[in-house]
Amino acid sequence: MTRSAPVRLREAIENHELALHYQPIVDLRTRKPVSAEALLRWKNPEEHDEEVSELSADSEKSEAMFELEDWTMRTACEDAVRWQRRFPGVKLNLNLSAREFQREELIDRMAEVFGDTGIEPHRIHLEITESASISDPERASKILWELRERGLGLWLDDFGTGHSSLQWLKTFPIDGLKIPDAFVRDITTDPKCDVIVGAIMTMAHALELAVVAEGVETDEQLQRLVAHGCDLIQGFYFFKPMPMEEMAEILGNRQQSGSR
Ligand code: G
Ligand code: MN
Repeated sequence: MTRSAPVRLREAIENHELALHYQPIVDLRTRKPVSAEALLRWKNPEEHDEEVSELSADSEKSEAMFELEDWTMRTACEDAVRWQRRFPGVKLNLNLSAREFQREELIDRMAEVFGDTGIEPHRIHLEITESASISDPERASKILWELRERGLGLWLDDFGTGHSSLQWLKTFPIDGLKIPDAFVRDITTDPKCDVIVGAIMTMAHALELAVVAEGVETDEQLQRLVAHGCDLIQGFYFFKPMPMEEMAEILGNRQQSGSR
């Protein structure tokens, strides 16, 4: 019989089957990474390095999910402190799920992780999805302002694919947007995507928000994004997600050179 998702998840944490990989975000003006997003990987011994999303969807409400989220936040902050000692300018992009966002103890828990790891909150960009505010916008607003006061950067992930996106920009203290790969993927083949991306860029720049285009794979996509004024790029065109050691090596090389 197969074991339940929470049991498998706990085993995975205990057996060190989970790993965080990091995918750099590159500033086109310097061609250097300015941040790296922590992405969870499940190293299934039988299969390959697999994404954990399937497992996490199963155990949506379980305590084990909270343990996983705690592990992820703590590990990412520990890793970031290590690379930021050598590369202080390279921030950590940390995903916060809508479920995590609802947790009563979110702020206390984050403060504890920051205290234990020694990470400086202004070296973190929190990536939040639009759905985080649905159930209780007032509470969401309070938490976001509190996080902002503590110095964290707040970015909207997958902008334009959730709910009430523009309301977010009007109401909440947002520093940046991520344009989802769903728009970037078809930017050279679907004129609608090109218009949508252009409109997001124009609006974001007028609001003085940072904008990252996600999932950039080809030079043609990059050229369209450049034409729209996009300067922060994440995607296989530059880097795939990679273990932290590999990333540190790349950051070291980029200190000297600047080329792709
Ligand atoms: O939306 P979110 O930031 O959580 O998505 C990140 C996911 O997208 C990761 O799983 C990562 O491996 C994947 N990804 C990142 N860059 C690219 C890319 O250029 N192409 C494709 N197909 N997937 C990508
Ligand atoms: Mn993300």
